[in-house]
Amino acid sequence: MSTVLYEVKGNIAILTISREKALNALNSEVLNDLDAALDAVDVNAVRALIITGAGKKSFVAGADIGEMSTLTPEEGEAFGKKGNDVFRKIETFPIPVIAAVNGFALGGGNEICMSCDIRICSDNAIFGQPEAGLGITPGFGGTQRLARIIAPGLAKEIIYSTKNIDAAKAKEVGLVNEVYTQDELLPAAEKLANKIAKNAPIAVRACKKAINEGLDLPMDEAIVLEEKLFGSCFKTHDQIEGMDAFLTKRKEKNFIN
Ligand code: CO8
Repeated sequence: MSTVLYEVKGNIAILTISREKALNALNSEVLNDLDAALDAVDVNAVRALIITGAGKKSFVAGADIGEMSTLTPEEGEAFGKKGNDVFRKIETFPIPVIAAVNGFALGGGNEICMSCDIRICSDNAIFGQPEAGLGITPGFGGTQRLARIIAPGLAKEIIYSTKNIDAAKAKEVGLVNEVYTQDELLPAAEKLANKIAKNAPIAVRACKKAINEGLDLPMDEAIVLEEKLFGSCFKTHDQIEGMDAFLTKRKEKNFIN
């Protein structure tokens, strides 16, 4: 049975990492299942994806420490690559991905949520990178993404000292956009996903590409990227439909992928 559950609700979908006895820790099986689940998402029908963890205690409590404990340097590098490949797939996924962080997001848990476009969390969420206390560095992108998302000095403090931060602090520093009660979290994630899904899929995908790829470019090249993506929207069904709806004062819009 897969350790990742997949549910489609209209034109949004939810991936739930489900290894609750180990607080949804990421072993090779979970990473393989996650990879396969992402491949199975029909991005022509689904317009926004939510990733969450099973239960109310933990989103993902990190990579599986038992599995990692006996790795050789070569195996460690290969395990890091396995996680990085899956997380990069999430980051570059054609449609927006929302992390609904329902508890511990430690190590690989914080790293997977940082690969998502948008992070929201429950009020019991705890974020951190405990790796230095285990004798390793973060290995699924933590040293790179945390210092890009929050202030580099704070990222360094969290990584070097292994101090965790709570939901309120995560919101204060911009690691998450909003904090909800545990019961409100998933409905809020679905509401946000549905709001995204109502907009033109072609435009939303182009916005994701423009923001993500543009962040890695000098501004002169980044705005050229935007010009190209902006231009590519014209004469699409969605552009014609969206502008016609405005000009004819029509509320309902029939966007397609
Ligand atoms: N790996 C394996 N098992 C875990 C993990 C984990 N990361 N986290 C929790 N579990 C298991 C526990 O062993 C326990 O199992 P059992 O019931 O069989 O003893 C079960 O989940 C419940 O956990 P606890 O009893 O510890 O629950 P508590 O509520 O007391 O504590 C904590 C919850 C604070 C989350 C605690 O479990 C904890 O500290 N977990 C480890 C957190 C951690 O250090 N995560 C980072 C791991 S390193 C990492 O993610 C590196 C990523 C990059 C890897 C690159 C590889 C090259």
